Formats: sequence, structure tokens, C-alpha cells
Amino acid sequence: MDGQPILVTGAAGKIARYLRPRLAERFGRLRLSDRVDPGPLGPAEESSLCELADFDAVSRAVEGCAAIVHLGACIVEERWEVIHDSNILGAYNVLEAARRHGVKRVVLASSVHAVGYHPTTARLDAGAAALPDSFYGVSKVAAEGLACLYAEKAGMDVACLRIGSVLPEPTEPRHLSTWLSYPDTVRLVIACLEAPRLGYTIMYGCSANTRSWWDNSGAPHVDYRPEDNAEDYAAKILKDGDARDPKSPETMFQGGFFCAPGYVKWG
Ligand code: 15L
Repeated sequence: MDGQPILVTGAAGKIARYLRPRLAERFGRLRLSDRVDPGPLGPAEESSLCELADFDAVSRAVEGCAAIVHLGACIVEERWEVIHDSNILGAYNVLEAARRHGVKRVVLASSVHAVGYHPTTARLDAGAAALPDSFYGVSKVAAEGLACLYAEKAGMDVACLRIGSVLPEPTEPRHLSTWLSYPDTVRLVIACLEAPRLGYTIMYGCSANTRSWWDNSGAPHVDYRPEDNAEDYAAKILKDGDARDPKSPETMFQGGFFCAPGYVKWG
């Protein structure tokens, strides 16, 4: 990366904390951005605290970076104003600052919740229609739209990762399809940072789960080879069967528990 740091936003979060030493080992320097203290800095890390909704602060964090791993966001359903400021305005600020500073590559955390109302019987590829299940999901659709605009218009390389469930291990039946292990998260982010080109790329963030709903074959230019499989935990998770109501929105739709609050189309 020519001595320039990679900016990691959301650097205090659980995914970033796992990624940071591994990205530093691979690429060298990291610049960390978060609204809160990202914890003790590693030898290759520098910190640039900022609110994602503050363009000038984001711009300072972005300036001089080789690439950006944009993980910073509100990661649960919240009031619209909160989601808007952190996730939509935040994504715009990161992409626009990247454009202005000539930072060509951004790996952006999208989510399964951008497509959460697809049924669990469906198999989705990068062309699947947006079907957000929450304001949070809408914010990820918006972030994907912005990423597409900056890739097409400004010639940037942007990968949107529709991340499933990042956990040390899967703990419930839905995770048999959605799990993304921490080591596979590292593999996915590195593959996106090292792909010769991205243009506008959608990748599903999941491990090599036997019961996966998602197909990344449309992105052969990203050499992502997951090594973990939630199926290894299936016997443990299903030892008493699957107690879920098959007619509940949580079970019917890929977004799981995000799909139920406010859902009125019963029966
Ligand atoms: C997400 O996008 C959330 O950020 C995370 O908290 C989980 O809920 C995950 O999706 C999931 O659907 O399991």
C-alpha cells in the first residue's frame, strides 16, 4: 500500500477489533476512526476520532489513505434520525471524502438486511432486488446505491459486503445459513482489498455454509475462499429440533428477527 495507511472506520467495533492486527500484518499501517476510543493502539495504528456525520472530520480521517474499510455504522434497528446520520450520511461522507482525496478503493459493510424480506427458500446472487427489512436495511440499500454511483461515475472500486451473522460460532438455526466466522471475515476483506479491480461489486458475507442462501459466483474477480462451515455446529444447534414457528416472519425471511417488528402481512 506504498506506506499509506488503510482507514478502518468503526474501529472500536467487534469486527474491526478482530480485523485490525490481521490487516496491519498484511498491509502495514492502519488509521482508525470511531466516535469512541478504539482501544489500545497497535504499533502500526494511528487514531483519528470522528463522527461519521461530520464531513470535515471524516475528510481529515480519509486524507492520505490508500484504501478504506468502512465498518462504522449503527448496527441495529434504531430511530430513523440515528440511522440516517450514522449510516446514510456516514456512507456519503466516507465515499465523497474518498473521491475528493483520490482514495480509489472502499470496502463497505452492507448487510443481509438490505435483502432481508427475501424468503428463506430463495437463493440470492448479486442481482437480487433490494428488499430491506428495517430502517437499518434501508440504510444499507442507500449505502449500496451510493457505492454504485461512486464506482460508475467517479471510477472508484467499491465492494459492498452483505454481511450475515459475524459470531465466534453459530448459535441458532438461522445462523446455519448466515454465519460468517471471524477468520472468514478477514479472508473476505483481504480478498476485496487485493482484487485487481472491483468496480461496483456486491459480495455476500458468509462462510462456506452448506445451508447458505447466497451465491458469490458473480464476483470471480474477488478471490474469497471461505474455510469455515456452520454445518459443523448443526448437530449441537438442532439437538432438540428446530423450535421456530415456520409461519413467523423471523423464520420465513432471510433477515430473521429484524423482519418481525411491525410486520402486518400475516396469513
Ligand atoms: C446485521 O447486519 C447486524 O448488524 C447484526 O447485529 C446481526 O443482527 C446480523 O445482521 C444478523 O442478521 O444476524
